[in-house]
Amino acid sequence: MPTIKYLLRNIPAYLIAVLLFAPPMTGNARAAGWGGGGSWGGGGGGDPVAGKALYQGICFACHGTDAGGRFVRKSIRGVGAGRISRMIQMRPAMNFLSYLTSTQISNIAAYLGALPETSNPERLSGWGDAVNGEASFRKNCTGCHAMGTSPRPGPDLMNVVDRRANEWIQAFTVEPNAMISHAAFGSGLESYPYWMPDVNLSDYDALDIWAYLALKQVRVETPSVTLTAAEFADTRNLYFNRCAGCHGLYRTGATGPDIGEARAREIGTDGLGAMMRHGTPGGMPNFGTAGILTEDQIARLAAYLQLPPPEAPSMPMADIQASWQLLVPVANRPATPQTSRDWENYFGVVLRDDGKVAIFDGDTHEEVARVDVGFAVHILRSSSSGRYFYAIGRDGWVTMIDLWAGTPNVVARVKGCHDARSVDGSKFTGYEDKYLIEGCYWPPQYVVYDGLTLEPLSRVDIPMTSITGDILPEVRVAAIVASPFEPVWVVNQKESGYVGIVDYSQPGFPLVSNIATERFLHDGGWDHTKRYFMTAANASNKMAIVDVANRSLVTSIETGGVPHPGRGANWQDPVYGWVNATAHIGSPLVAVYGADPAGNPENAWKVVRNITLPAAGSLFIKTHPNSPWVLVDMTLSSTNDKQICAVAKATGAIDRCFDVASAGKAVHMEFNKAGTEVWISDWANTGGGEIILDAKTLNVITRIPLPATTGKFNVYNTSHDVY
Ligand code: DHE
Repeated sequence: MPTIKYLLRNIPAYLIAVLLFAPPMTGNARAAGWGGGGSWGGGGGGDPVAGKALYQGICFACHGTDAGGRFVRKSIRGVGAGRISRMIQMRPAMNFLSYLTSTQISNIAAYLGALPETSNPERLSGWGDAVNGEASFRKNCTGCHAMGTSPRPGPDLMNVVDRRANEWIQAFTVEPNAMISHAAFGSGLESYPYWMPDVNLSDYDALDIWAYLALKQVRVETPSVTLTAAEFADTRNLYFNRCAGCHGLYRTGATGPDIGEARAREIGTDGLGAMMRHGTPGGMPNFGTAGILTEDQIARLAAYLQLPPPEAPSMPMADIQASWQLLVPVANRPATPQTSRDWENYFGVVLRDDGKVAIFDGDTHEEVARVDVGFAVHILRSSSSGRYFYAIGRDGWVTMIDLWAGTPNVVARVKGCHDARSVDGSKFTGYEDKYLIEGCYWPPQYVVYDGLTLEPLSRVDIPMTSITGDILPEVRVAAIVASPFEPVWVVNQKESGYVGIVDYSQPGFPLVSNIATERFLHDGGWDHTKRYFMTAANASNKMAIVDVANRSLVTSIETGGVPHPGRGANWQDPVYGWVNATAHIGSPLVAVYGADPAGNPENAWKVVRNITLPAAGSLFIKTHPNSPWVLVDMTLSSTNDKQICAVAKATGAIDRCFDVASAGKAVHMEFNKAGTEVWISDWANTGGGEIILDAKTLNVITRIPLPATTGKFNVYNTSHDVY
C-alpha cells in the first residue's frame, strides 16, 4: 500500500487539489471518465456530455476548444451556471446566447466543471499587427467586404469595431460557420446574398485583421499589374479555360455573375484576387486555395478583367471541314457487336484533365478501353441506337467512339467550335444514328454532322437578340435534347433566353422556332413523357417549362438560388404523382415540382416539396425508375463536398446524407441499365475515382481508382433519356 507521504510526493499538485476540494462528480461526469470541478462553481448537476457538444459547437469560438482563453484571454474552466447566465445577460458579445435554456447552461457548466485546470494552450498573446492585418484583409476579405470603399456583398467593415466586441470580431473571422449557425450574427443576415464561409485563417491572422480594422482607415485600392503582350495572350487563354464557361467570353455573366470591365474595376484588384483565391458560397470555386491558379495568375487575371475583352475568333465552315478526320470509314466497322459483353450497360467515364474517356463494362466493372478525346472533356452523349458515344471537349472537338469494336475505338473527330459543352444525336424513328448536333459556346453557332462519319453538313448562326430585345455580344448554346416524337433537337440559348427548335428533317437543319423563356438558360432534361423540356434559367432562379409539341412556354417556376438539375430527375411521388426536381448551386435545396399535367393538373408545374439539404452547392440530381432513391450531390458545398444525399421517393424527405468521396469532391451520379447500381465520381487529381454503390442499400460495392473523373454515362440510360 502506498503511504500518504508517497502519494503527496508523486501525485501532481492539481490532482491533489481536485481530490481534496472538488465537489462530488455527477454520474455522467464519472461515466465520461472526467475528474474536475473548478474554482467558480461546477456544473450544478448538468450533463457534461450534452454540455461538451454545446460548448464545442459555439463557445469554443471565443473561449477556445480547451476553455483556456483564446480570444477572451481568460480561462473559464469551472465556471458555474449562474455566472454563465449573468455573462450572457451582461456582456453584449454574449447576448445572442440568451436563447440557451437553463438546462443547456447547466450542461455547459457541468462540462466546464469537469475540465482539468491545466495550462492554457489556446490563450493568445499580443494584440495583432495592423500592417499584417491590412495585407491579410486585402488578400482574404475584400471579395466580400468594403472598408469605406464601393459596396461589396457583405457588410462594410469601416466601423465594425464600434459595433462589435473585439473577441466577437476575432472569433467571427476564424469561425464564421459555427457563429452563424448559432445565431451570433443576430438579425439582418438574411439580407446578404450569401454568408461568410470559413477561409482558414489562423487565430493570429484574426488578431492582425482586427488591429487593421481598429484603425478605421478607408482602404486604398491596389493598382493592377501591367501586362506585357505575351502575358495578356496567356491570361486571355487562362480566362478562356477557367472563367469563360461561367462568366462568358465577353464577361457578361450567365451561371456566374457579370464581371465586365466596369464591374471588375468596381470590385478592384484586391477584391477580384480574394474571390479567385477563396471562391464564394454562391458557387465560384476556390481556384487559389485549391492550387488551380497561382498568385501570379490571380494578379494577371485581376488586371486582365479590368481591361476591355479582346475580340474572339470565328469558326467558319471551311475550318470545320478542314478539322474533320474520318479514322475508320463505315465500311470498315463491324456489322455486329464484336464482344460478348452487354455493351448497352457500358459506362463512359470522363477523365476530365487527362482529356480521355474510359469505357467500363457496367456488369463486371472492368475497364475495356481508354481513348483520347479533347481538352477538358465535358460530357458524353449516346447515339440513338447506343452504338456510338459522342464526347465533347471544351475545345470544341467532337470525338466518336464505336462500342461495337472488340475494343471500343475512336472512328471520327471534328471541331465545330472554339468552345463547346453540348452535343446530341438524332433520335426520331427513321433518323437513328443519322445526324449529330454540336452546340457552341463560341462562336454563337451550331453545327450539324453526319451521325456515322462526323462529316460537317451545316453551320447555323444563333440569333443575337435577347428575349428583352437587346442585341447581345455573346449567345452560347447550352443544353441540347433530342425528341423521340419529332425530327427535332431542342436547343438552349443561354444569354438570349430562347429555347430553339432545330428541324433536322429540313435541308440546312434550320432553327424553325425560337421560344422566349427566361435568362440565362443552362442545363435541363425531359419530363417522364418527353413532351416537356424543363430547363434551368439559373440567373433568374427559375425552371422554365417548354411544351415542345406546342412550341410554347408553359410557365416558369421560381425555385431557389441558381437551379442546376443536370438533366433532372423524374419519379412518382406518393402524394403528387409524377414530379421532376432540380438541385441548386446557391441554395441548400431540392425543389420538387409537379410534372403531370394530364394526371395531376392541380399540382402541375408548382413546387410541391422543398427539401432542405445540409448546404448549398449541388450540381446534379439523378434517379432511375428501379431505384427507391433520388440522389443529389453537393460538389460545391463549402462545408462538405464529399457527401451526397438520398431523398426517399416513398416519403419525399431526405433519408440520409453520407460521405462517398474520400480524396476529392463527390460529383454526378449515374445508374446502371438495370438501376441496381449507381456510380459516383470522387473528383480528385490523385486518389479519386469511381465509387459504385448498391442502388438499394447505398453501400459501397467497389471503388475504381481513376484520375480526375467527373461525368459518367451509361449507354442505355443516355440513349433512352432515363433519369
Ligand atoms: Fe457542365 C452538363 C455547362 C462546369 C460536368 N454542363 C452541362 C450542360 C451544360 C454545361 C450546358 C448541359 C449539356 C446538355 O445536356 O446538353 N458546365 C457547363 C458550364 O458552362 C460550366 C458551368 C463551366 C465550364 O467552364 O464548363 C460547367 N460541368 C462543369 C464542371 O465543372 C463539371 C462538374 C465537371 C467538368 O466537366 O469539368 C461539369 N456538366 C457536367 C456533367 C454534365 C454537364 C457531368 C452532364 C450531366 C448529365 O447527367 O447529363
